Amino acid sequence: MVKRWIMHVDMDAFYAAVEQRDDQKLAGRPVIIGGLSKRGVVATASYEARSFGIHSAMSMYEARRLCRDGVFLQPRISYYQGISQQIRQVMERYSPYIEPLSLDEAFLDISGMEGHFSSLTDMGRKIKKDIMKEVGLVASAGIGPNKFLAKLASDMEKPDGLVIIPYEQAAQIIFPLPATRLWGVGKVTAEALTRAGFSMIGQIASADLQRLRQVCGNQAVTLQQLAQGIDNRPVEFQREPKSIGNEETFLNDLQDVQEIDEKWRVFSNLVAWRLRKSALMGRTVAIKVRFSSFHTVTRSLTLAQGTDDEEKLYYTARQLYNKIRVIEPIRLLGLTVSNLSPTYFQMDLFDKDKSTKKEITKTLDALQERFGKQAIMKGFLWEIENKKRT
Ligand code: DCP
Ligand code: MG
Repeated sequence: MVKRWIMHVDMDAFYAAVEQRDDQKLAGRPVIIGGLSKRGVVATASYEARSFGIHSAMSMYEARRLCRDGVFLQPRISYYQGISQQIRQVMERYSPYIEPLSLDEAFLDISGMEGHFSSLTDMGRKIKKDIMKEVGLVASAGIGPNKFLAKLASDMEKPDGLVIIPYEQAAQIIFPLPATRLWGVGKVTAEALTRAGFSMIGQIASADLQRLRQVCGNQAVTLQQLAQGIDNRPVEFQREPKSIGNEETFLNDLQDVQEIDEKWRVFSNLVAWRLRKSALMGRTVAIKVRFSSFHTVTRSLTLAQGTDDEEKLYYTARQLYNKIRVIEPIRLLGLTVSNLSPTYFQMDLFDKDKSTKKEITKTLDALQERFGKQAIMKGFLWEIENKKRT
């Protein structure tokens, strides 16, 4: 069986953190976001405010009573939506399979992608770092063999958490937790379960199914499976993304011609791979170049036919890049393919080379899928990876 790995990313105190980011004076202070009218409700509170006992869904009246010196603000939903988009763009660089749950959280199916990173922890650390660098906010991440465990993990060490639950350790971690941590268990079900002697997840995992059915009816099987750490729900990603791209802000601005060329090769490789994984081809190739002064240039070209071919992407990107006047060091490079449509298979009888190449690419993809990206790499990528290590 191919092992699945799911990551759940959830921003810490999202609305409040955005307000604290934008106004230095609010940093470190109890900030409460919600309806300011008499009957308003708390949407969220900064972690400083939570230490006063304030939490989501509490009445504003109660919150004001608990924390007289708090800063109380109305939410700016459309502004948060824009930020949510920026966070999504970071996520898209890590996986094409993203299921957003709300403005501030999403599942990413990262199965088979761990080869890109030295470990799953490394991948979690990197995505958190990228979100901080590019959006200026703290995210918590959880990684597990399924959605249930990944979501549980992201919550375990909030704020600024990063937890991995390997399948073998799931029982040990979840058995001592209260039944309320199971998906679908609200207050009423939890009370019924407790009355029947099933207040902890471990007790539900080993309960007699008939007995469990008497307590929670049809939910019994699903609950027992979750309690045993089993959850087969897939990540329901949007099937047709509008574009697929990769961009990177460099730690040190790039000047070296060869290094820049390598970046285009790496981006082409990644974008082509993501296109193929999504069974998509793109016609419009766009590049983005941001200089150290933040001056940003974008160029795009629409091809006659859609492609998922790495060489084609590389040559198009280079062609576009060569037309840009580069007079400053480069802070960011990006390559995006849009105008996407599902991959069609074409048998070109007169171009044996082309179909052989397609076969090779397919085999490479399948091997990488199984053994990780580093297991089998094109020569130039291998060289780049090795250079990084030495
Ligand atoms: N939200 C809301 N009403 C609620 C719960 C949440 O309006 N009852 C909004 C405000 C939150 C955002 O949704 O900032 C995200 O919800 P979360 O449950 O993820 O809570 P936070 O991100 O605020 O805090 P954390 O995830 O650190 O617990
Ligand atoms: Mg959150």
